[in-house]
Amino acid sequence: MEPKVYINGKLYPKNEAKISVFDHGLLYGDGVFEGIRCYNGNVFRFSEHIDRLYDSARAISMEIQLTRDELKDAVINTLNANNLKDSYIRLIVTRGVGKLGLNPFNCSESQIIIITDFIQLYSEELYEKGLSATIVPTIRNHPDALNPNVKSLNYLNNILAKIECINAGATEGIMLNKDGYVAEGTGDNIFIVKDNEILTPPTTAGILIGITRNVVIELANEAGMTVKEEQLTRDDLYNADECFLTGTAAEIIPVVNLDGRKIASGEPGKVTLRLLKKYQELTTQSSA
Ligand code: PXG
Repeated sequence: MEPKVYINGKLYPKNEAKISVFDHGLLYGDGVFEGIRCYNGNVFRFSEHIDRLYDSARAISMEIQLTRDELKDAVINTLNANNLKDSYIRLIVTRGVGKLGLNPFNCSESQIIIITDFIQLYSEELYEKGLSATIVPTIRNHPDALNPNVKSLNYLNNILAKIECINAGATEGIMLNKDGYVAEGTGDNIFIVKDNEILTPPTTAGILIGITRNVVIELANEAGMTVKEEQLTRDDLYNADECFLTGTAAEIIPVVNLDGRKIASGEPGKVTLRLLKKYQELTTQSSA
């Protein structure tokens, strides 16, 4: 069966799922998106993702033509039409078709696209052995220029960072913020463990407040571990006992090498593996 893609209320075969080249989503990266996972027929943290999408849209003065419940139904219907129980859902809202020129208010209504597919950012081996990361030269967008909490269709900031990390021979790039503190990965949040405490940059570090990040903080607290939101420097990362990344696509992945230096023993740490196990239990359980 050919995969089907939802565009504005209709399902199209993958090859016929097309939008106008005059859509400002393409012309200017004017739009927002969410990456969501469905595990065993349950859309993981569905309401949180939908809320973030509407917040992102509001932040760029864009109306979404459906209510939250209608949009949720559209996602479920698309999953069902594709017979998918385990999937990666890409929800996209573009500004719509307009004339050339930045003015978004001349555009048609915003366009809703739902792709249900699969994603694997990192190989199985990296989840077991951990990945190598590098601190990249490109800093995370200044929050006063483009707030990193807006999950916009303009990901060039992160793509530039990804190019730098690949050219440096690493798997993921860690971005610092305008003040030189650690912000996040190109598509994931960062945590370290130091002296039995779990530390992660605060929201004021200019990061996307990841939904997986929030889940990990909850899981750690439930397990009686402390999580502190603290400004981290690159030296804090070099001297960490453990380091890991979190994201919808990445889930939880250990970082064992940074800028060619081993983190602690160079193997995934105990706390990381414990949280990874808890995360897997949560995503596979029915009420997730
Ligand atoms: N920071 C950034 C910059 C992100 O893009 C995260 C953190 C983690 O957020 P969540 O809410 O997912 O825990 C992201 C999320 C992709 C892809 O296609 C990227 C993300 C999520 C899903 C898919 O590369 N980034």
